[in-house]
Amino acid sequence: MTSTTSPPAPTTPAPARLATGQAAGIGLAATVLGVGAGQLVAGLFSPSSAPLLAVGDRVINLSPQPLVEFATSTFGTADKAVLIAGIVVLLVVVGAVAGLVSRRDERPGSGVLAGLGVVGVAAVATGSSFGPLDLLAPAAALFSAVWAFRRLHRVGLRAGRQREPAAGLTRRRLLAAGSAAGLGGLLAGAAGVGLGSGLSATGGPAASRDAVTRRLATATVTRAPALPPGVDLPDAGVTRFATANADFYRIDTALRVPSLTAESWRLRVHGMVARELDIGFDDLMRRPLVERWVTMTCVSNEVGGDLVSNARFVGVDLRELLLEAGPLPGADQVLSTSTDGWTAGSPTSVLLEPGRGALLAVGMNGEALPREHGFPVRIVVPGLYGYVSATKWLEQIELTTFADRQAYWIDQGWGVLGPIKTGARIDVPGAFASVPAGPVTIAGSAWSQPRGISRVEVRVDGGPWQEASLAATPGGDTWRMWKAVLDLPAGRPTVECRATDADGSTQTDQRADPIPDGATGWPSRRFTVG
Ligand SMILES: Nc1nc2c(c(=O)[nH]1)N[C@H]1C(S)=C(S)[C@@H](COP(=O)(O)O)O[C@H]1N2
Ligand SMILES: [Mo]
Repeated sequence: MTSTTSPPAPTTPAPARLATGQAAGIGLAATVLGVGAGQLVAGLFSPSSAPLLAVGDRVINLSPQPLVEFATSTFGTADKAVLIAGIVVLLVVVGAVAGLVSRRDERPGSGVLAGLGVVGVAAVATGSSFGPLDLLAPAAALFSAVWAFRRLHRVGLRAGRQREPAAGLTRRRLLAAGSAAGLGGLLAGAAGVGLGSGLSATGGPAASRDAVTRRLATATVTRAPALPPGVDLPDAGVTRFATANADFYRIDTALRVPSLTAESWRLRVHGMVARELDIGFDDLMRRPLVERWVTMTCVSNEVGGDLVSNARFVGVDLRELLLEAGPLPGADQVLSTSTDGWTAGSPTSVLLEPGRGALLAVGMNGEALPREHGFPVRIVVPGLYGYVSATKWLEQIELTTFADRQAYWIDQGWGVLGPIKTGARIDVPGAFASVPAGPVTIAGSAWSQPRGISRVEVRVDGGPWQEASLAATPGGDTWRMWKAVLDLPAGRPTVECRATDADGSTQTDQRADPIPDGATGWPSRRFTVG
């Protein structure tokens, strides 16, 4: 019985398609949900397994040196925030694209999202502190993103097949479900970040650090000699001799600060040694503790830059520890490794110099090491740039050779040895300052660890060099403040300075970039007098 008046019902309806906005929207919503879910599960189980941050870590590790250099010099300490922001922007784009390539069939988009998830899994799995539990977070991210995408896609297609007003209703349902996924992802992400930092702020590391600070307060420490009077210049705007922990420059490749406790810390000294050592924090605290003022310097510091700071470190003499292990002949490199896999290689001969004062530091300015500065234990070597010596979150010391092993920055083109070059900085007048004509104070700092500074000179507009007066200093391992008062007429003078070390070598005027072994050149400052 067929009717001739009504058209035959179509057996295959016209293939439904998502509108462009819908497609991009559901791709984005599913991505946000996935990232948020990953963050939440990481916050609950293992803060270091958040896929977003793990991907950031991989990007840093795999980046060519010029890129890292560019990032640090352009964004300074905000470089990590900029990196994460960049990854988020990329995720937004890929999420939207996942939707756009799936306007009919959900499979291409699911594939793109699964691919993103696999990148997250791979990033977490190749992290240096990886454990099986860490797979939960990236897996949660992968599955929730694909699951949400498929569900939203189905609802979207249904709307395409329906007639009004049913289609309108379904479209509103899609909007609601998509927004819920996106919003849910943001909330889950925020909760995960909160939980993760809560975990590390309350339990483990924070409590452990407080305990170490208390222990150090009562420990027997061979104190550094009292500072001579006058290490600081009273002039406003001049850097203080002692840098507070909060102001101490920070340079590392760690997107998140390793969460360590003193209680579970262990150090292995191994490789080309007569006796392997395996010591815990208590063993370290039972050794003689010494206090030393050391000015640390980063090889990336530009002329006039602020990647140089000075603190009072407390720790164990590294030379003694190495001698106990007994370096074998030929072991010319001490390769130190952090818990996050970063490495530095120092010349064994430098660490074994009797007067060098290399430290396994546990305290900084009267507290345990701040977490960002290497809690619970780091190396500090007067006279060596940080990248060849100052390993934070120390875990291993291996005696080896420079021929056999390359430390983190070395295969990226940085020099192997890394002795600190004599440097100086003008602090006042500030850049673009305007000062009244007459006596003008020019002041700043200079350093040449471990030799020390014997002289600083200044000159105006290429004129004759004039001697600056030097502040007091406890020795050659720290920087030294200086100042000169010059009679300047109105104008726009350029002032330069140059420092001379205790051996009588004066800084070269030849400008060199930080790479490969430290910047050179005289700092200069132009300002207005009038
Ligand atoms: N684990 C680890 N230690 C590290 C680094 C790093 O990236 N990872 N950077 C080094 C560099 S390049 C410098 S200059 C100093 C800086 O130490 P600070 O951040 O305490 O000032 O740490 C060194 N120790
Ligand atoms: Mo550095």
